[in-house]
Amino acid sequence: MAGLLTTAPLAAVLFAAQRVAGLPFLPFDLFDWLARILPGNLITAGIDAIVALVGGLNLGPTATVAKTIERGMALGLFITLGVVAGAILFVTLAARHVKHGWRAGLGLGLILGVFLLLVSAAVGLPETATPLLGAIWALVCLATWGLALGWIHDRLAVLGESRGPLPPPAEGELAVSTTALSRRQFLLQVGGAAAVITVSGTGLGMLLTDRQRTTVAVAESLMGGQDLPPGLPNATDPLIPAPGTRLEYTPLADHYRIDINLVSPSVSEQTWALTIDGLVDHPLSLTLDDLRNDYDSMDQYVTLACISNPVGGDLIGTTRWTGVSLREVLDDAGVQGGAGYLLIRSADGFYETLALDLVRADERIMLCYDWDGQPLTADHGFPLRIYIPDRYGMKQPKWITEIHVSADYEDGYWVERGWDAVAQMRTTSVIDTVAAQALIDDGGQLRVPVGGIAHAGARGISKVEVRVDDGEWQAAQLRAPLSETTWVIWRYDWPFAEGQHTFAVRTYDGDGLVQDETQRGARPSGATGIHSRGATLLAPADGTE
Ligand SMILES: Nc1nc2c(c(=O)[nH]1)N[C@H]1C(S)=C(S)[C@@H](COP(=O)(O)O)O[C@H]1N2
Ligand SMILES: [Mo]
Repeated sequence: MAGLLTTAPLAAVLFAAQRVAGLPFLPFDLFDWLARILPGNLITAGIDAIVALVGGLNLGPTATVAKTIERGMALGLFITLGVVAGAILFVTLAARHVKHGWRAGLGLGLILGVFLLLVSAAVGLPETATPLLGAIWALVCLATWGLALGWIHDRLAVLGESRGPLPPPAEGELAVSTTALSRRQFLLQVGGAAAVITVSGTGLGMLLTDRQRTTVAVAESLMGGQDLPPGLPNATDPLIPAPGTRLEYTPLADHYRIDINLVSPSVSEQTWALTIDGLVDHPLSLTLDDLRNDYDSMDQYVTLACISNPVGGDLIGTTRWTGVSLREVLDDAGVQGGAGYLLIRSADGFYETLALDLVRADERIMLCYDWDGQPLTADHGFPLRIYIPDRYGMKQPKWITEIHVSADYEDGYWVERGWDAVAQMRTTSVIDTVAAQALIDDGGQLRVPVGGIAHAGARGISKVEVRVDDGEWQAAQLRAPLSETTWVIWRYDWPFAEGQHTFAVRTYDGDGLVQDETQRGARPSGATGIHSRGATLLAPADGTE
């Protein structure tokens, strides 16, 4: 109880300070650290479970809800740690018959403080506050926490002594009520104080948290067809997406976010530079301005997907990426003979390896600083990330700090944890909508617009087919994509028939290869299988066509 009453306010105060002054939020650091050191298959099983839970229960956008769940787990873990530490303190003090526990409490707080500081340093996320300030703050907070724990212990011990039946009132004396607190009253008072600190700390922190209107934005983006930014390269394509199809160009606020951090690293443009070293003639240190000014910029429409995305999942999005061709930058550094791989390292400790042959063969591989015409946001990798066509997100580091040119291959972060080393994007197709409310009258024949996306990495899409119930596969219409690597919007107007129906979709890549129809989960190389969707169609009431 004492552990809970001290650790909850501690978490709230740390949270408020993180929001106000960019001081480290130790509960998240602890969780992030565990996520990095625990065995990869355990972590991956955890991620799979969360993705399945969020999708299965329809809890909302997977990436956003999953982060919320993980943050809850982090808080729960931190508070459990505090409760267990408190219990150990109390038991030890009782076993040794120590009356004054504050010294031991202070000691415990400092030990935990140092441990959490080491954890925070091991995760090494850049914080806004200086490391020294962060360290002092963490130690002061944990020391205060330990002192409070010790103080509660000591008070409870004293109150415990004065407990027990009062001596009966002497003859002629009034029964006086004792003024001493009972343990229960004391704990209630401490609980009240703890609640006040917890609620006000959390409230203050939340006031300073940017409200993300993600859920609203997702709802809006499903209107279909409307709200696309002007000037898209396929603006003149006559095919109008079926109502309810996702937006072809994902609003930035809706783009999924997946990474190993509960809070995105905040990299400062002032101190950041991209280091290119290893087997190069001229090691480089490039600022963001250098990258923007000294190289030709290029724009590409890109569909990015997470390898954890289930068939039909929402961990996929399309936006315009701007940056510089990696090849050009490497030419400036002068890659030496014998070099074979680029070891890319990020501010959050993430890393991946890219074969030089691939870079030489594909000028589309780029170091990218803008999304949708804006500098990358902190969540999406500010100041620099890489784009590699045809690869899942796990191969494409955000928050890049260093490119080390090496002779030898090394496994990347998720490859070490059991995921596919190549991570080539799978061919996949999804039904976004069976628009039963948007029947069209096609010369007397009622039709139901059905639509969605198809994607095959950089291989393009040549055909999409829809099957209803046990019928034949029927060709859908395709909209010209934003680029050769983005998803393709398809539409099929199905001749209406009343009743319950199952709609299925499959697609063929640019080489005419049909997608893998075997139902297979995301691990280790991306989910496969046919996406289908059931719908009950009622005959329209008279006169409402
Ligand atoms: N530094 C860093 N880069 C990273 C990751 C990460 O955890 N750290 N996650 C990768 C994964 S698994 C995916 S799917 C994409 C997601 O990019 P997004 O969050 O911008 O959509 O980032 C990739 N790049
Ligand atoms: Mo991912």
